[in-house]
Amino acid sequence: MFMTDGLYQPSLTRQPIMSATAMPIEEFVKQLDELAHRATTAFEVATDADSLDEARVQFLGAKRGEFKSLQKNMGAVPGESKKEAGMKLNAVKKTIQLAFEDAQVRLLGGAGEAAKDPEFDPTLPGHSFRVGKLHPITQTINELKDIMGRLGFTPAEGPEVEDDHHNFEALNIPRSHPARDPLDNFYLSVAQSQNNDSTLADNPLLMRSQTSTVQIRVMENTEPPIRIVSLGRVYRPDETDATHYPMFHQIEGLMVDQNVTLADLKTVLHLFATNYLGNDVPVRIRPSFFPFTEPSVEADYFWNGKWVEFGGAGIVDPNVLRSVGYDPEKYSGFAFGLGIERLCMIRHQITDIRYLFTNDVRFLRQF
Ligand code: FA5
Repeated sequence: MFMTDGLYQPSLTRQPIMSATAMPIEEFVKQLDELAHRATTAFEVATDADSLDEARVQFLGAKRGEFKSLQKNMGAVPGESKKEAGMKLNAVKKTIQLAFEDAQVRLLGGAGEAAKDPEFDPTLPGHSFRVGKLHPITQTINELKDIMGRLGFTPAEGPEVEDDHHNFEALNIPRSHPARDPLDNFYLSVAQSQNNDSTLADNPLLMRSQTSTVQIRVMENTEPPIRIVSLGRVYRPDETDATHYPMFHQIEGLMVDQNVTLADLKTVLHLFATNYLGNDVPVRIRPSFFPFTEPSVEADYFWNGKWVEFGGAGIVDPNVLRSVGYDPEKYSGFAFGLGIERLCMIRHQITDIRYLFTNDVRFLRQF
């Protein structure tokens, strides 16, 4: 800047830009401190909702509130102090805001806007939220997995779209066996016709009809000792009635080690039934036939005064052990396969399996 004959002329060298009414940072800070003091005092001494609201408008009002006005002075603070001024401004805003919120809690019980409404009745019940639940079959699966886990059986999984080898061949179910009949299985004809691979003709795909397939998949990839449990969906073109459905769930157990016997199987089934149904649930086994177990048994448990079918079980057939490369002279094992819907129905006294799959929430909500 220089003067010529009393005439003010701006210098042509660059000066820091400062408004005509520049405000030193010290002044700005002083004004902010003073505002913070007056605002917090006003909120502290407010005695009711009205006086609190008056103070809110005076200090925090969006258009003409004192904080808003003071904020405009930021423009007058020199450039090099802007950062410090901005930080101070934010800190003071926070202090005032907190003082207001404290007063709100003190005077309005923390209910905020709603408490100022004369119609608002805090004693009325609130809006209840509908909490979703797991499907009863999923709940049963989780519980069964838990029980078997405590007995040392690790969960294992297998695909629902299976091949002939795992669903039949490796399970010692020969080509001529009626269990392979297309009328008793959901074969995937589309997948076969679209794929000219000749291996598919020998090893067609189908929706697995039993979880015993997982026995093979696990044994193919693991050396004994084995203790696994597999729970999942299986598919059969069964006529639907109160106890049958074309899609249902099974729990498969498999234990392979040295010297495993039917006594081990019975002990595990007894512990399983006792844990699932409570009290001491007697279990019995009856002779039966499955191509992949020898001897094979049907297992029943005694519940509510009668024997109820548990499912199929037995000692793993030596042919099955051989098909996965185990030495049947060295290892033996037991396996069982139970229907999960039937277990769930017994436990909850559900009289028709179809209730589980019609998805009526009035039914499902009860579990
Ligand atoms: C089997 O599926 C054998 N894989 C079980 C097995 C495993 C035997 C390991 C030996 C060793 P089964 O076809 O009996 O067995 O079926 C087992 C259980 O599934 C039955 O006891 C029944 O509870 C249930 N189940 C069978 N068909 C249906 C159906 N259509 N709807 C609902 N549950 C069914």
